[in-house]
Amino acid sequence: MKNLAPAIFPPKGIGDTKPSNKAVLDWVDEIAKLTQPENIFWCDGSEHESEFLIAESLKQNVLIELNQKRVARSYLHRSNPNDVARVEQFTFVCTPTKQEAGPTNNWAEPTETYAKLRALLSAAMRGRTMFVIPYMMGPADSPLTKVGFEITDSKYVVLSLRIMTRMGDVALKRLGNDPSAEWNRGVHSLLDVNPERRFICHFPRDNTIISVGSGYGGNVLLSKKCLALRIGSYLARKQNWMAEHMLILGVESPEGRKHYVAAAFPSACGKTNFAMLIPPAHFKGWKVTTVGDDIGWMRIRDGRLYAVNPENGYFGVVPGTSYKSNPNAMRSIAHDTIYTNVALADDGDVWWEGKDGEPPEHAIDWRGNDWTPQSNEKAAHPNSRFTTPMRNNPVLDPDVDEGEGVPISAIIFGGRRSDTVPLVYQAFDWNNGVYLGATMASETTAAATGAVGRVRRDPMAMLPFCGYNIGDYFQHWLDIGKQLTNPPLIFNVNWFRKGADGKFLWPGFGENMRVLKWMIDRCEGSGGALKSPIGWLPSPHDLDLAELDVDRNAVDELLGLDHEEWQKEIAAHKEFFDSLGNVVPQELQKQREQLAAEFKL
Ligand code: GTP
Ligand code: SPV
Ligand code: MN
Repeated sequence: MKNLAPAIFPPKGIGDTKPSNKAVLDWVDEIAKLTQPENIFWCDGSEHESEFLIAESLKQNVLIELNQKRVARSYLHRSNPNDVARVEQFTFVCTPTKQEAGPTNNWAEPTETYAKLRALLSAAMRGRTMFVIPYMMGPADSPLTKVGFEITDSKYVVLSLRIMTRMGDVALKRLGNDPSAEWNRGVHSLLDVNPERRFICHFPRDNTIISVGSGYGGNVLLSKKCLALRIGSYLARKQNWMAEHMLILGVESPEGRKHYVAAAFPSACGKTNFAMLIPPAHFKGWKVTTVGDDIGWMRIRDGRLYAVNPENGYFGVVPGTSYKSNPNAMRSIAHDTIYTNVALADDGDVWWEGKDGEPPEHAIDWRGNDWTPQSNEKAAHPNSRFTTPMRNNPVLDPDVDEGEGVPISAIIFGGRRSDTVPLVYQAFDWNNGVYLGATMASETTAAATGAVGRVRRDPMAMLPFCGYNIGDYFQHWLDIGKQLTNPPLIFNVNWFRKGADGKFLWPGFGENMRVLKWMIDRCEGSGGALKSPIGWLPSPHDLDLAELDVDRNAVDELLGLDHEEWQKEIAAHKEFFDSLGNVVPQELQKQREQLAAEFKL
């Protein structure tokens, strides 16, 4: 079976960085007794260790060598074809009561689930190596920063976490020796990579995650969706901060005025691209810098929200990435990158749909089969990904390691909507913005297994990631708002509206700067807007559309509200709230009723 490599025995000096915290050692002992590995490898994230693990991974076909002249120090990994995306149906929140997990999560009873997982993990690592990874989420000196440990039997996970997190000594230092310190316990085993034995289980009360049966991304890089969002959101509510599925970017005017904005778009809806945006030529002197591309942790300071990116790297969507759409991503992934499920060209370079240039005449597709441009199959899986250090990003924000975080001027929600939702509008105030986020919807993508292109409600882009009752989560947003004297403005964007011909009306990517600029103008009190029933809408002359090749009718359509479509939309809001049972805060119900009245519903 793919990925299930035998034990490795490192030379002296590698794999022996044992933590000193007794609580960690006891837990590792307990998991080792259960899983019975051949040996334990204590990771430290060093260059030395990484070289050794890459060499072993190449020998065992966990990684495939790429043409090092084209993509230096970069490798290809193929996950099992049955295991190429997050599995929401096998993801569980295990709280004592179902009520605590709420209507949007799969719930499982903790005691029974622990027992079931222990049975699956029993002797699961026999003949194999168990890796213990200490990692830290957030800058070393941030009050928001959290420590986690992931136990895994996958070298791919070790090498990926080394990119995605701050791994090793920094984490051990941050944790210290207090056995009662807060840290996350993560256990991962590939088992036999069988979808029938694939479970991603969260125990928020125990700060514990157990993931079995997968070797893919968000299912197994436990730092990311599992800790930084699901467990993170649970801790955030208890500790009065916010853990959100948001990119964070800095935008600086030619005069040197800088704002930071955070944006929540669902999976594969444009966060990485927006976070790395290059303004079009017309916006000479404007600069966009990246703080984070997927997750934002925010806290209140002096009545404002300040955000940090807990991650250290990007796990980004590959297809569609090109020098035309996202040059900064292309430069980031030109070296020191792990590619997952892209195609391998005969010259040892990587290939995917939407890459610059002509496709190769022959390649090996993501499944490992022969591929030519005439093939009916895609060369790269639609959810193929890159894992690359954020330090590779040419526009990395200089304050990315700032422990206090960056002040947030605007929060942006957005989804993939072919119709109904205009290019951009602004909520009337914080609570109205919470309503906007709570009712947002998006067409599903390949980031999770299941149907693609189906419109579903995805509140704050957190539907798959909120680790507790969604009603309490909405209330937490409202409560945070009450504590802000200088709250961010809240906006909604939609880059994905289509015309009658089925084509995108808006060019997107770098041109999204035009929308960002309007939002910044609004933050500074200078941008014009018209009051509409759903919020403040720019009219065409409020947006800087100079040197843009989009016809006037398309702009009108992009900024327009269709009464009938919105009647349907608001009916869908009601349906969604009703489907949640009676957990939705009164304030949001009130918002909905007001909106319904505007549309004579
Ligand atoms: P996750 O990593 O799953 O959270 O995704 P993400 O939100 O970071 O999305 P990403 O930026 O990787 O974009 C996903 C897909 O949408 C890619 O194929 C992009 O090329 C495409 N995309 C991103 N921005 C735009 C845009 O402005 N317009 C259009 N039409 N497509 C876009
Ligand atoms: C997402 O699906 O939102 C991702 C990719 O960022 S994964 O890490 O697999 O969740
Ligand atoms: Mn994401």
